[in-house]
Amino acid sequence: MKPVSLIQFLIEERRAGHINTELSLLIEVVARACKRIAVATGKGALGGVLGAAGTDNVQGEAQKKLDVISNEILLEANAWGGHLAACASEEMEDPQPIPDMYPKGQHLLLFDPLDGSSNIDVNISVGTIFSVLRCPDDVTEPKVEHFLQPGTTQLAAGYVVYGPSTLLVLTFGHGTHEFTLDREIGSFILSRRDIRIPEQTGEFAINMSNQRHWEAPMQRYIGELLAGKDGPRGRDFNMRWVASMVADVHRIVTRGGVFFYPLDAKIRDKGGKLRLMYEANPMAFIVEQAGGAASTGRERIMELQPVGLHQRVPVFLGSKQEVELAAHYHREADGAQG
Ligand code: AFP
Repeated sequence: MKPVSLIQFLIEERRAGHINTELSLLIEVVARACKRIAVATGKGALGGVLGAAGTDNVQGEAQKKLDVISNEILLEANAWGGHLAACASEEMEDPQPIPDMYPKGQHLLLFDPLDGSSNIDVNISVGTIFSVLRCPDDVTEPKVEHFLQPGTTQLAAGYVVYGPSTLLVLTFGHGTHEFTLDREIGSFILSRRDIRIPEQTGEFAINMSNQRHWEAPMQRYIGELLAGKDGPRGRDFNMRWVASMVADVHRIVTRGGVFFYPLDAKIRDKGGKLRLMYEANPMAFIVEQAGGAASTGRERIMELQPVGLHQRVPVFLGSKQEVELAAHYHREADGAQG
């Protein structure tokens, strides 16, 4: 079969009526920016990109040089094409308007420019996550409130993994598709169409060091997985934790599994660890489009009404049966309490 490039795929999606020309351009621009991030990431120490930037982001987290570089690459690439009304980044407190000298488009872009940044200096996969919303029709100067749309309204979501290969995984709400960067020709080529996550799995991903801080239903669910053959599940489960959400989710999108970043006593006041707008919503869209499920343990992630640009939420996502069982334990415990 002849290879299908990202550009060809986007043209086909346009012809199928799934996207308009502006959204197609937006994805091309984001993909091009991510190729530049892949190059910067790949240079490592030789490019002077490792280590701390010496600044903190809006979340109060120490920024790495590559966080700052990736954010700048995405902002710069998306400023002038006329496809955006504004963008918002995990690294910046407020939305970034489009400079007055450029035309404006109808889309809002949200991104986590470099997810898993604690892994940069140790040469483990990192990634970029993005989500696309429509700017309300009558709005010319988008403010925070215009970004606060539930995940169900996303027009597109994707992530890029900078690993042994650079991969782009993308959805427009018509399946989830994977593209691999052909480094020799510089193009993303379709490598898997209509990815399906198996409903059942024998593999889970969670940061076990937080176990003692979890809520009782999470303790119960993971306890049963760890008990393996001798426990109520009657079979053994394997565990993986990369600490780059992009890499952990990509493993699930490739061979199944379930990912958790639950609420725990340390992060209860913040509402969770992962960001709804930059991480949870786009990943939920991608996973649901691949036949998986995504929940906070209490609600479907994509149905949450956002209350803040940098809001954090608990995240359970991946193989449907496991997400549903863990959520069932949470609902049961809530019911018993009250
Ligand atoms: P950073 O990109 O801020 O380092 O965070 C990565 C992340 O948000 C997500 O990609 C990981 O799943 C999670 O944090 C890792 O958290 P732990 O530090 O608890 O392992």
